[in-house]
Amino acid sequence: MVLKERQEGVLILSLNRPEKLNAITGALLDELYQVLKEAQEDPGVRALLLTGAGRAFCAGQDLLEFGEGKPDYEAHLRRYNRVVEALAGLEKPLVVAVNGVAAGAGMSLALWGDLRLAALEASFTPAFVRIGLVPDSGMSFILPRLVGLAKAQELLLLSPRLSAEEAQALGLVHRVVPGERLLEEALALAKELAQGPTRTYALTKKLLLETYRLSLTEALALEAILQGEAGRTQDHEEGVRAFREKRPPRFVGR
Ligand code: T3D
Repeated sequence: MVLKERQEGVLILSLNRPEKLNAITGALLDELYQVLKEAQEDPGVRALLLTGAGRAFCAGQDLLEFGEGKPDYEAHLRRYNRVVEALAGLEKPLVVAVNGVAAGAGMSLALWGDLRLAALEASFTPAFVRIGLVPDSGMSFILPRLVGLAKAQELLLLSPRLSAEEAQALGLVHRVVPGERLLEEALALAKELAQGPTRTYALTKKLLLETYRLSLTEALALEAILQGEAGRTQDHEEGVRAFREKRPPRFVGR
């Protein structure tokens, strides 16, 4: 259900249930969690790329998974939540290539990418409210942070289907590219990130997530602590040496 491929320090992951628009099942979530955990621990993986197989990125929760009965969503969401925590806490850059529709939790997965590319023909829809559900998989957390509260209210209450260009105008997507060039561009970006100062990326990601809930004084203190850590990396030493020697740095990710 999750295809894996390695290229030059990049782990490429493809959600792979194309006949179901890559709708998410519990088994898919568990597999994705394992893959993310392994990627986190593998020093050879210095960037990740997430996309979908077939015409969709991901249609969200598989609405047929629970049959006719009343699902225990509270329990089921524990399987989602550890995936979301793994994505949010991933200490490596995550590029997301949204190749087609991203709905519900599929849209959430896309938004957890650090850099988000979309094909021209991609679309985004929160979808939750259309089936009488509240936003989950971190959508209520990440969406207002990306687009502001007013726009998040509109998107979550009305659930429109946004084109890739509309999503870009809102800041949900960084770049929109023709579908046939999407993977190539996303991979080039992921490879560039895989050559970068991995530890510094992790610390930067942490700052961007944490400072939202901190006062200015606390945010400044956290910056100082994490800068202390960045300052002790080999990559910082190499960055300054390369600057002095007027050459591009060769980062090793430590
Ligand atoms: O704890 C919990 O589990 C709760 C968590 C909830 C998280 C969520 O993600 S809630 C939101 C769930 N997702 C949705 O409500 C989206 C439902 N799908 C759609 O609205 C549309 O299919 C799309 C907008 C995604 C795409 O539309 P379109 O016109 O491009 O495709 P389609 O014809 O509607 O779908 C194609 C096939 O995929 C179709 O199957 P068929 O008829 O060819 O056999 C359709 O039923 C199937 N499909 C699409 N989405 C899902 C799905 N099958 C299962 N689950 C889906 N989510």
